[in-house]
Amino acid sequence: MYGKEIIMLLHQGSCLIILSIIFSLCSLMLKSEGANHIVGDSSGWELLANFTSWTQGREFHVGDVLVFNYNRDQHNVMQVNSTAYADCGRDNYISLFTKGNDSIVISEVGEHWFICAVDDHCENGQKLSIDVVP
Ligand SMILES: [Cu+2]
Repeated sequence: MYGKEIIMLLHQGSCLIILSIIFSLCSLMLKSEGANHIVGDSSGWELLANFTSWTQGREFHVGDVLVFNYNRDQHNVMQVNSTAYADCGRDNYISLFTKGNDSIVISEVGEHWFICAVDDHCENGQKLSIDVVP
């Protein structure tokens, strides 16, 4: 009598464990998919866009993708450090993107800085700073 009930309980328990494993795998998969952020929305990575206001109300997570759309003959995307972001320095950049449709996967938490290195675009406000949370 007891043995049968214990086997039933064990069976139900293992079903629950399997279900919870499936659920956590699914949520991990959903999490790693990440959101796409179209920088500047429909305006794109342009001179007259306001990227500070574009970042407001947005959350950036590791695994998200920043999409920079721009005319490659007029702009580029340079990932820089905070100093270069502040003074539009172009000498020691982290990465340079020039395709005109650049998808950059965010792989680290913390602040990330991007400028346009063409002419005086950065000085004129074509720069983006984001704070990435886990
Ligand atoms: Cu530019």
